[in-house]
Amino acid sequence: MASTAGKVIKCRAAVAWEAGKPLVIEEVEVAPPQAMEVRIKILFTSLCHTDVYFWEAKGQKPVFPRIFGHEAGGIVESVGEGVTELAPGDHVLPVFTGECKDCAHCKSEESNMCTLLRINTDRGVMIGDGQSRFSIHGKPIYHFVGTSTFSEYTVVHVGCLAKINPNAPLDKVCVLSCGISTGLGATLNVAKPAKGSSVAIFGLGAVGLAAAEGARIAGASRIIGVDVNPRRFLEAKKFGVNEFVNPKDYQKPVQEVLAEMTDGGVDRSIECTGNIDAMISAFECVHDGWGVAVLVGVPHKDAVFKTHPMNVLNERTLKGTFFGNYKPRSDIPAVVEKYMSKELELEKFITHEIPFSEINKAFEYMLKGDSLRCIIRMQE
Ligand code: CXF
Ligand code: ZN
Repeated sequence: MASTAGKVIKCRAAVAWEAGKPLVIEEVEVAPPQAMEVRIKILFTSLCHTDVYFWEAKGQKPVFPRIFGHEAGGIVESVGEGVTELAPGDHVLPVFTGECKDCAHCKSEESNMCTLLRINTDRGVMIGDGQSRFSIHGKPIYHFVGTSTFSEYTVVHVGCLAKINPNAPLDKVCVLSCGISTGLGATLNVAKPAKGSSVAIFGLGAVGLAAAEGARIAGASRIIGVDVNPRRFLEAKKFGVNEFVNPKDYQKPVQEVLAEMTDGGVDRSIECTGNIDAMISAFECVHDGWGVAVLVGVPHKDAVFKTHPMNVLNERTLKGTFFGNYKPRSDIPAVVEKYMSKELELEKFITHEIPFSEINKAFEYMLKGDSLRCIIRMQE
């Protein structure tokens, strides 16, 4: 056991004191892990849109002060009571949704929506005892999605940690904690395009490009990127996107444009914007008889999906996915191996790298739409 085991650790963390205000690097106290919890040293973390969204807290329940961050790679420092499968020194990726291995979802081969550890963005405390493990002079600082990786040390439920190959570079594979696995899994686990097939990707941000990477790996021959920002296409080519459609260039609905381009519709489509009209287009652009559309983007809370039932009766399938249908503990280690064997490329997602002290820059890059993933180095 590390000499710090069982003790409070003082370390640096980026605290969001208020919605939308720059994070402040503070010295925080991190309590030891309790039953079924693990304290980890974060080496690298990266920024995902969800951090920005809940930091802005526009229409979201504001939970502050809070430590954001949910894409990261770290090393186990100490484990709490009842943790048998992880030990100090193990390399792990924290995941915002968990796998208890005991609930009906975890026991089902078809689901990754664990009842116990499913994401709850309003909760700022650990599920075990309803307390926070972070404090400053005894005042609690709240957690975010059970991960809070914008801290040199954090405490995570064992069910939200994927134990990975210790040879995997954490400054690359940390992006597999959320966005990249989500897009990749949407294609490989849910859309499952056949070799030589056509795939339309709506939204060419990091998640959409990860979906494209999945289509490239699956051997799709036409990967059609759909985005209202023409700047995205140049970058998308690196991810196998070989055709581009900007809906703004046409008078007619984009589903009609795609149907004309593909002799009746694409074989698969993956929606990664969360825009409700894009979702409807993504569904209606798939070929009748066999087309499958997969929704990934998170819509506005009042959004309603409207389509004529004939579109379904004509044998189009609509699916949705959460975290690319990956079970965090059972499946993510193998995704890391896909990177290790060079089947999956991660470097092209990493557009920026900064030291922890400059973490606010990562928010600026993302808000300007300049970055895909910005890696934050915790050790300077
Ligand atoms: C998202 C997935 C959908 C709900 C909010 C969080 N994942 C991580 O960024
Ligand atoms: Zn995320």
